[in-house]
Amino acid sequence: MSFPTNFCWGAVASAYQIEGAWDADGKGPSVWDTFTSRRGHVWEGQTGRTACDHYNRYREDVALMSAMGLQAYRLSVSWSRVMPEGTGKVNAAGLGFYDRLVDELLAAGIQPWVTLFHWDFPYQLFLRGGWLNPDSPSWFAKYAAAVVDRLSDRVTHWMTLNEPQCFIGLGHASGEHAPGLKLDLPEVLLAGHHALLAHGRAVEVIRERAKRKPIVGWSPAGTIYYPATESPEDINAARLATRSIWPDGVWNNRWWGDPVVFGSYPEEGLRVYGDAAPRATKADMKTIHQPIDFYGCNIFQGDAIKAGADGTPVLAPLPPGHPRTLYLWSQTPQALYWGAKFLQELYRLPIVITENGMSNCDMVGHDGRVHDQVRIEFMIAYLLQLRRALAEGVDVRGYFAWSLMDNFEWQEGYKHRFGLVHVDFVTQKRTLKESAHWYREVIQTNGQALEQYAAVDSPTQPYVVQETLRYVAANIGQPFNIKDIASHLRCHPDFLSRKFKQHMQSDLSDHIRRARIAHAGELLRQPGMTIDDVAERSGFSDRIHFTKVFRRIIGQTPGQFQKRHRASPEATALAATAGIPQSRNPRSSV
Ligand code: IFM
Repeated sequence: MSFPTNFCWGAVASAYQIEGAWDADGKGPSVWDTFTSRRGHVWEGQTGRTACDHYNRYREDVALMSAMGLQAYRLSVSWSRVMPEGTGKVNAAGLGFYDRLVDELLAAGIQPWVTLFHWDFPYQLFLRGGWLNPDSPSWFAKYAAAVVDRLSDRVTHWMTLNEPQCFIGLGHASGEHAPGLKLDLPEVLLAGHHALLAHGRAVEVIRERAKRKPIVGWSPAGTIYYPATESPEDINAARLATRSIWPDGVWNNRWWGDPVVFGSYPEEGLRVYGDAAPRATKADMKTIHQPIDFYGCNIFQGDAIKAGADGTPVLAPLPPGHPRTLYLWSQTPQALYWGAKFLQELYRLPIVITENGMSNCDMVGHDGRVHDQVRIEFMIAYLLQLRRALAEGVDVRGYFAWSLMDNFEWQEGYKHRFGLVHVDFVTQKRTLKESAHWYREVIQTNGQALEQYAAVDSPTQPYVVQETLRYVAANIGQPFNIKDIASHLRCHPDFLSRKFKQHMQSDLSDHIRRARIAHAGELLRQPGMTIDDVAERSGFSDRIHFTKVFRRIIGQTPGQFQKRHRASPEATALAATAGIPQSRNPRSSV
């Protein structure tokens, strides 16, 4: 298997971008509520007041996650929903929403991953100086305590801050994001220092108060650089760029990552920022430097780098017509491989891809379906790069697609659609996009479904191997063996087996068995399927053989697996209304 058995497949969204209900049940305003109410900040004056109305429709949304087969959902908690004034009184109704959401997720077998801060800073605290106020880390710690006390009997996965580079850089330096400040560098870095302290304080709070052993991380978003060619010189230059601090802003990895992981600001950063750097005490750095269990990476794109004459990094322009997203972000799947690799090399922590995805102008077609093939191609390419990182020993624990559903894309409003689920913002109708159906198969096969593209992605793969992968995927329900494939390819079975092993580093018969078992797993989830049916439709000669192989690979009998994973009737009905293709229905799939 190319992905480890405990690899976590999920999707992610954030409170302000989907919840709506901006003032419901005692919620206080956040800086995003006030920022969007002023003209000129957001495309077409749009706001997140209603967004996806997830606050009221979370049950339907969890059922969609279930129909998609998500194993985990990364959500964020709105600070001012829990504490309307940011500190002091806790709003029981606001906290109650997350309580219900977590219960609903767990009932659907979906693991909640909770982010404490995804940019919606309480407005009342902004009036008291926001992140510039030295009390801000304590405010955050108290808020974190309220959330942890309420949810940690069920939630085990926690993230503190999402993308400090963004909410400090765009919110406090360029002013494009709330709270819309254009501060000078010393204040920008001071606000950032307080945010880092808030991270440390929150990790302490989680570790001290959590009722179940917590797994804690964070989700920064520094720029990723990848080598333009795989020459040792270009690789070194890209590594250097990924570790560098540039004077023109805070979009780097190390100013943020080093204090968290090593307990000090990087020397290069102190040199580059000079007098603008905050005066950090030893005690500050100790607070920021808390042990974390994983390093979250939000990676969407990267910049290609070539080695200059003296080995220094030089940006390599992309060729004209290079694929881009609606944001005009370049589609650079290598960023996922090199990003995970370089950041693990640097910080030596397990990696979780906490956000990756693309925006487009997806729409519901005349057939009622959303044909977002571009997103599927994007995900294939990026996930194959992640698979490459895993194959080379990079410890990647999970992947979260940004985003679960189309949502409010900050200063861009609803122009960008990032979701696996299409949302009609007038009627609030949800439609699973083709990418959601496709992702479901990737999840169900634990990434095995990607194998059929691996050969195409790798030009060095000989034709016999490519065609074998295609043959296996296309005929998985039939009882074929290696001899059949060899005769289809007009070659000797031993030659085929040798070539396959040489290029795929795995045994062909093992590959076929695992592909059959992955397919069987998908069928077992469908209501009305007997184990005999599944054995037959997965190409096994009999039930006993099927059960034996299934148990060996999955660690459970098909019956046990079916009990645990069979889709609920609600999820199945919803999948049908949301457009799960007919062929997904096992009764019509053969
Ligand atoms: O929508 C954002 C998200 O809030 C943070 N990461 C990047 C996404 C796409 O811009």
